[in-house]
Amino acid sequence: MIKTYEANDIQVLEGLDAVRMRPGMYIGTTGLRGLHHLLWEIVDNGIDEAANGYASTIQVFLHRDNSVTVVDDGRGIPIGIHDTMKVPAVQVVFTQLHAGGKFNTEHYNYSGGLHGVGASVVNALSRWLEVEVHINGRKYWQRFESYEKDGKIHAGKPVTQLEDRGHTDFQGTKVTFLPDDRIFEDIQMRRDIISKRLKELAFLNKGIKLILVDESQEEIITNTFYYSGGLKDFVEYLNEDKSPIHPEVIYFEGEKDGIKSQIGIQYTDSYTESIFSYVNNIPTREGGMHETGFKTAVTKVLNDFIRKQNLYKGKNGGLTGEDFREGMTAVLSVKMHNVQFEGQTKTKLGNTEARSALESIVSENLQAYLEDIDNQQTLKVILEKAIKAAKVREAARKAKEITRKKNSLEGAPLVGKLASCTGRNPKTNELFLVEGDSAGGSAKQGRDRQFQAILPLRGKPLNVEKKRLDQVLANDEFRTIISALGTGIDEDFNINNLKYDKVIILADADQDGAHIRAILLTFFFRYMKELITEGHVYIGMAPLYKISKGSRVEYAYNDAELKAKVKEMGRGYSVQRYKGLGEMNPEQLWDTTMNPAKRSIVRVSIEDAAEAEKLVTILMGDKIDSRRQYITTYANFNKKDIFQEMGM
Ligand code: TTJ
Repeated sequence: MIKTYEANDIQVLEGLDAVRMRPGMYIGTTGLRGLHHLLWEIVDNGIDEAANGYASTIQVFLHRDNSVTVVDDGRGIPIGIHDTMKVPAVQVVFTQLHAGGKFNTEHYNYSGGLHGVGASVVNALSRWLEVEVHINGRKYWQRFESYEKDGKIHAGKPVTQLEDRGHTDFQGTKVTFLPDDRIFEDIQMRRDIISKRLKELAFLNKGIKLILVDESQEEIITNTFYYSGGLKDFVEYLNEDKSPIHPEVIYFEGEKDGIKSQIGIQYTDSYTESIFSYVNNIPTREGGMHETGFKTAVTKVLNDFIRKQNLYKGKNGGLTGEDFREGMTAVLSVKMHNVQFEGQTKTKLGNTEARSALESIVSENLQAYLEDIDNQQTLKVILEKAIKAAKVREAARKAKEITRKKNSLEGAPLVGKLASCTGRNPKTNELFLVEGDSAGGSAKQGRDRQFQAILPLRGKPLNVEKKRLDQVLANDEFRTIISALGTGIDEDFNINNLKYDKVIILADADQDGAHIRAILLTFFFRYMKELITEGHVYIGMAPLYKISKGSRVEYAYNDAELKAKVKEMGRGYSVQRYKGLGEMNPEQLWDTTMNPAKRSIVRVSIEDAAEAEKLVTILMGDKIDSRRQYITTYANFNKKDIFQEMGM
């Protein structure tokens, strides 16, 4: 029953060779992202099989030789002879680029039987790949290899025919491959990246069990992800460190025009919205049509209700969408065909049919939810929160107007503590936000006043997480920062007015310092996000130790450096541990921390909005325990690490 495959070789191999010539076109990069993309292509096939109800468990194994295995317990890739290719279908799956050749890094094989899309790309970019299909009580096996011979590329070539290897009691598909080190910079997959994604997939696909077995290290580590509640569990997880204001996650699902949608919502006492959306299990970080439809429906249905019940009479009509999303944590998951991605990072859903589908699914379900007697208590707290948000928004608008007028009238008094620089070039000027008056004093004396401005911060700044914009604006410390930067804030923020290229936070290397840094970052994150995304915010790194021997003086920024320097100096040295920036005199501060030629500063970036939001919440929120745990973990931190950890 297994026929020859030579007839198809030429055409097939041409296709796969192209993948090796331009891997970027198929998997984006040949760095870590692209490497893991290989795994996701294979895992997706198992997820599809499970989403269609034919498989329940998907296992991923990381082996010592850097090869990876994916196993599902589905129906098994068909092994019958393919009509036109005249070889077993499973061989076609691994050697034939998807028809149309339009395959790219986006997944569009949403559960509809398009199995195997992308599997051939994985094969082409692997040194070798083996597939084992367990079907009808028998086990079938085939191996593929990529090699170069006489200067020619042979990508993903079958080196055996599909072999019958005897009896099996298992049903499913097992694929093992070794990423090709001639293609990828690094072929070692990372457990943390994989478990994060598998966890996400388990949330998005309720009832599917995803297991990661890392056999690559001394100790075998197994993680199992399974959520019977799906999106409900996802929302609960996102709210773990927040304080929900109603007990149950609100959950809707529905299908319209072939678009399947699931929505989970829960409000917390926080003042920000966190909406996470997905299309075919792919995160849509830039949002798009599904989010728009969702937001429109929520605003409209809740506003209608408020109007009919006469619950609030605002000045200009109803509440805004933002009022209804204050404190909202929501996850949307949409499954559909012919997905169009748009936006700067191609993570924005462009299909307009998704907007109308979500709008009608959410409207209908939310309307029914409102009418259900069991939901009245939840409804009450949600509407009260939205109405309060509207009132505060009005108050904040007034407060902002006052601030603006005040600023334009008085201007200078607000920036009284600021020691500005003499140079007037915003492209080279720097603003140091310094913890404490004494360090601030040293910084003022030690700086290069041509381009360095100093703003000392007294005590701990106001914790912005728990405050609204009007309260933030009423705080002198923050008003001073806002006026110094010149950009305005929130909706009024304009990066073109920024007076400094670098805003450098200088705080002590202790818990209070960490707290101050986190508060300042939260403030920028919430109200001046572009300042971070455009790369203007930095963390200054002051040394922890001074090592001297005779007239020779060295500084160490962490314990490892201290060890190394001490060793290098030999006998007769003395070590001083700085307890804070305030212990440094002006020259020392300039030498170690401020002089651009010598200092090391870390740029703050927002890597992953989800994790950043979560960590900011941990650090700032009122769940004291998780915050203490977090800060204690990093009590003796290396600053570089803490901010990478924070995703910032
Ligand atoms: C196709 O239609 C007939 C029944 O089997 C369907 C199928 O392809 N099932 C399938 C494919 N289950 N699992 C896979 C699969 C699993 C892995 C891990 C990797 C790949 C490439 C496919």
